[in-house]
Formats: sequence, structure tokens, C-alpha cells
Amino acid sequence: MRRVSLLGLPTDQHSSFLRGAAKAPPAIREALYSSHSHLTATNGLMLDAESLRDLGDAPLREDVEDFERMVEAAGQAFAAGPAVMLGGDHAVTYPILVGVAAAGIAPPQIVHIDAHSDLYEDFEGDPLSHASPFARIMENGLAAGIVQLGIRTPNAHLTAQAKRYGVKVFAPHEHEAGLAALPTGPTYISIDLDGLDPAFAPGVSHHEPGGLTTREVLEVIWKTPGPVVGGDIVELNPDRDVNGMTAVLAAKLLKELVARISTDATASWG
Ligand SMILES: [Mn+2]
Repeated sequence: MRRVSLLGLPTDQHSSFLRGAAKAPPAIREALYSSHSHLTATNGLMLDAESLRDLGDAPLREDVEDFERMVEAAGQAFAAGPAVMLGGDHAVTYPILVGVAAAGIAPPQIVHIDAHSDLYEDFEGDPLSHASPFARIMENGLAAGIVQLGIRTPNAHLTAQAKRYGVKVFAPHEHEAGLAALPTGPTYISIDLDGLDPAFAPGVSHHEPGGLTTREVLEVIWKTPGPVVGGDIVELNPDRDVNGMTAVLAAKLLKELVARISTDATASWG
């Protein structure tokens, strides 16, 4: 059994519209460990001390030094093996991938679920914006490629950025083609909860109707060829949630993602 590390990154200082995502890690843990359900994933793997190592939250302060704090914490987690990170907003994915590289891991493929392609050169003057992480990742050579699923807010700049970086972008109505384009080789799965339809995930800052279903996202977790070596679940905003249902969704996706990664790592990393 290969253990997967879990690390919270409670930050939303680079959010462009609403704050709140920094409150997500404790809300997701509370939903995960709630007695409303159990800790066994759909493949039979149970999240326990043998399969999951919870590192708690990185000590972030919402200042400029948080970037290096996240690089260091993510790097330490990945140096020990596969890991899943809890945002925070989507700005965390860039420092996480810097940490992956610092841990000596070759640039992975990225499967990115989101309503937004997050490829802005900068957003409102902030190159570290939660709308820009995948531009930073590609220009710094931190990923071997990106396949984006659920994308439904294209504009001329984002379309040009996707072309510039060779990012494969699929809208919800193109989801079958997206599944067929999933990469092979070591893969990092980044899940922005607003990639799902707001009907499934109301507790996000940016409601964008017309999104993916829970089952479509679970299918991505299990059908990505892999091996899946890590991932993140970001953009839960507990202030916008309805009866904690988006926190429960995040906990469900976390459970399945950890099970997928642990299973792959047990098979391929020894
Ligand atoms: Mn998004």
C-alpha cells in the first residue's frame, strides 16, 4: 500500500472576484471524516493511516512569501511520494508544480477540470492570479502538456493563449472527445469545483451554468490512463455553499482521487 500525502493550502489572496476559498481545507476534512458516510472509495480502498498521510495545512499568511511557503510544503510532500493538495483558490497550482519539480519529479501531464482555462497572461495586473496558473506552468516548462475539460468561458485572449501553449481545450459538450484525448504517462489532475455545473457544486465563487456532472468528473479520475501521481481540489468557497453539499462533493472527489493515486502508486512505484 502506497501512502498518499494530503496538504491544505488555505489561501485566496489571488482570487479576482470573491474571497472565501481559504476556508476550504477544514470544511473538506470535516465532510470527509463526517459520520454521514464511510471512508472506503469505490474501488474498495479505504482511506486510513496506511493509505493517507494528512500533513495538515501549510502555514500561509496571505503575503508575498506564501508562494515560497507553498513551493516548500508541496515539494516536501512530493519528495515523500504522491500527494493531493486542497486549495485555496486555483493560484495554488503554479507553486505546487514548482514544488513537484523541486522534488525531482519530471514535468507531468496535467488533466485540468474547470469552467475557466486559467491561461490569462495576467489578470487585472496579477500574474499570480487564480486566472493565470496554467500560463505560468506552461511558460516555465512545469508540465508536459495540458488537457482541459469542462471549459465554457472562452474569449479571444484565452483561445490565443491555449494555442500558444499547445493546451487542448474541451467544452462540456465535447466531453467524449476530451476523454479520448486524456494523456498517457504520469499525470497530475487539477480539479476546480466550478468545472462542475453549479447544480452539483453551488459552493464556488464563480457560478458558470452548463458544466460537468459529478459522474463525468469521477469518470475522468478513473479513466485517465495514468499513472496519476498527484492532484488538487480547489475553489470550494464555504461562504457560498448550500448545506455543505459542495464540501461533501469535494470530500468525495478527494476520496476517489486518493484511492486512484494510491492504487497506481502501489502498482507502479512499488
Ligand atoms: Mn474556475
